[in-house]
Amino acid sequence: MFQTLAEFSTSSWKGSEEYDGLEAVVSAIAEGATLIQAKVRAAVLDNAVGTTGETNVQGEIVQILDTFSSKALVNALSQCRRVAAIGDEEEEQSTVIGDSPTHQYLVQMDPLDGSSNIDVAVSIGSIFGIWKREDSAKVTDATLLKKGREQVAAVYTVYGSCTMMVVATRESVQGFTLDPTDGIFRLTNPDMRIPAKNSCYSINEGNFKGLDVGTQKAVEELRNTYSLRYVGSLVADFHRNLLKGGIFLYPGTEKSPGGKLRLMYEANPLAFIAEQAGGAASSGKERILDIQPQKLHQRTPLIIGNKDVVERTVTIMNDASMT
Ligand code: FDP
Repeated sequence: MFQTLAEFSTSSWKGSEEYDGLEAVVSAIAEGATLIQAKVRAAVLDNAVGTTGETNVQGEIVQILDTFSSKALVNALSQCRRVAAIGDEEEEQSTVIGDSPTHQYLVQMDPLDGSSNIDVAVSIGSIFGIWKREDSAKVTDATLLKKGREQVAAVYTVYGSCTMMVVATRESVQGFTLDPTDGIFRLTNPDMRIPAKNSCYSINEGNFKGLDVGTQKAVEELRNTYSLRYVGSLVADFHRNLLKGGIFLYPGTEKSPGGKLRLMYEANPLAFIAEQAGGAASSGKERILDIQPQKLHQRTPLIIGNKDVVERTVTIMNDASMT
């Protein structure tokens, strides 16, 4: 029989010095994700696909399900009593929840990743970086600007052919599947490691002409070596590559030289998970987890997946003799 998420988290984290309270945070994420996946699956019938008519802080059109997901998660995380503040893709400023000593975690989240796939029945998900609040000072936006390597845990969920939640701490990466018969997450993928063999590469090939010459060279090598798989939802592409072996790239392009993806709630959590699973993540210039964030909604190029392939790709990208 599969262990439940509650059994796993209670036995692994409750009362431990490093992770005490994490079980409440992850349980709140599971609660929010359960609501989101149900809403996503019923969205067309509920008339809940489409836009709200608003534009978010990124300048992107807000979908009805983006707003629902953000509210469901802020609500669940606020009620768990362990989270001091939340940085949210959908909100310009952070949401401060509480300053008491038990509010010891900081969460950065993308409540619904892969917006353009929402209304076409393609996998989407949610992404979370989790940091410890280190002092008792009042929490502000600046408190949330911590390096990725300081994360204590990271989580993502995928709403695909099944609903999965992957949870990484500094010890391990564990995969849980939502059992539709009773709404309980069960440990189906214990101690996840990225397979040694890289099987595919994932990039928006339509951007090829807008890449610099070094990056084009790197992509050409990947193209000649591996199969292409690109869902267009970061979380789904990452999940497949974690299970099967693969590299995902969203480099800087002519249109977005600083990259498209967000450092704090996309790149950092997935980089943490990738490293814990034996993989690597780079901006092309430095390790993602070493980047000093300057602002909540900062963007970064992202190259993530099998360590040897990420390293070789970054080397080719930066090899002046090849440009
Ligand atoms: P989306 O624009 O659909 O919200 O986070 C943004 C993201 O999706 C990622 O999930 C995805 O990997 C990427 O952007 C897709 O961008 P392109 O459409 O430019 O390929």
